[in-house]
Amino acid sequence: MKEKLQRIAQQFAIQGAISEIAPLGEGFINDTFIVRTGEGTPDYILQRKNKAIFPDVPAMMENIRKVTEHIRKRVAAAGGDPEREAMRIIPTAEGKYYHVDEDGEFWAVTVFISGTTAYDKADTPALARKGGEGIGRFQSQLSDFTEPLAETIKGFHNIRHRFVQWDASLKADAAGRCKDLAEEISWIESRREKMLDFWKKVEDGVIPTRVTHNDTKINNILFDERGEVLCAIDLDTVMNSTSLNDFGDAIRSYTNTGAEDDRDLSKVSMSFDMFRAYTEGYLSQRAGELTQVEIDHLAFSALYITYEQVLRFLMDYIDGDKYYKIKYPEHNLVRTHAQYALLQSMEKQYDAMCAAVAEIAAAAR
Ligand code: GN1
Ligand code: MG
Repeated sequence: MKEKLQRIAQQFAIQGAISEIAPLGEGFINDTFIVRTGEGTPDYILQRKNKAIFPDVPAMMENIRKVTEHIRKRVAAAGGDPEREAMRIIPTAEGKYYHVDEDGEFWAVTVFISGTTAYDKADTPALARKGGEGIGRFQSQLSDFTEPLAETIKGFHNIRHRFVQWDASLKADAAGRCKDLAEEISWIESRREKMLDFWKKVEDGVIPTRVTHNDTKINNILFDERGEVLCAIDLDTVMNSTSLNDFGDAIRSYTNTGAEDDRDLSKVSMSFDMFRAYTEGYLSQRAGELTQVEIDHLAFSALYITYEQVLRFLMDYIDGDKYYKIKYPEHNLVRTHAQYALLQSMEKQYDAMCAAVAEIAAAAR
């Protein structure tokens, strides 16, 4: 494996001699490695892209190329340092942004930005505020991006599409697990119409479509030594959708007082302080550009994305664990329960969330 990884890394135009290649992080989808080189040359991130999940890796890499080039220009124009505040993707010797190995697997390389940290959890409201600023800035940097983007995963945050998959999963019952899941299935069904009502507004253009990251959980943001956000990473799912996805998914991850897969549900809830702090940071960057309809739906987007995540974890459990990496057989069921506890906590606090958003938006405008 070591030699193979070396060989793959060497297909890319990296500087310096490789001294080590080691696994990095806990992604659920791709396999990620850090490629270390000697003094004076950068280290790199090498990723095997999951082709079962991303059917068109070349189109995905083209999205990433366009978006990172745009952000680099915006950072430079604002007097920032594109090498630290934006990602740089590295081409192969033939100038492609991916390499296909002898097994037909797709690989890509980016520069590792040194002196940075990614968190699995927001420990303080100050960090959540910075995270909100970071995603707000990311969306603003892309507000004048007009090139077409490929849909890397069909219907990714489109709940109408998710219900098509969900209905098919229940019907197939591939792992024979549905018989023990009546309660969990009812959690999904009882909220179906409400979620479709929200998505209808996106379909009808009442809620605008923008350029969005679509996977804004906290560990997809790089912070520097001073706790400032440098940039958003993991751009595999950059697409055109509602920017509410990015707010909702961040709230899902930043505000959770427990873990995404906590077995102890008494630890799981939405921290209102974290919610407020993230919202303040986010709206400090975005209040001027968002429409009133978007602002009015920010709080709901947190429920929407968390609900969708309950559905996706449960659906994968029903399918027999085909999508997310699991560490033990009932992992996806544990994740389902933990995300549902988070959803319920958000539902209890929903009125207060709406009031806080309105107040923060009014102050920021
Ligand atoms: C996946 O790849 P990663 O771990 O950043 C998933 C997200 C989920 C998340 C759950 C492409 O993100 O949508 O919200 O797991 N990414 C994809 O933690 O499905
Ligand atoms: Mg990630």
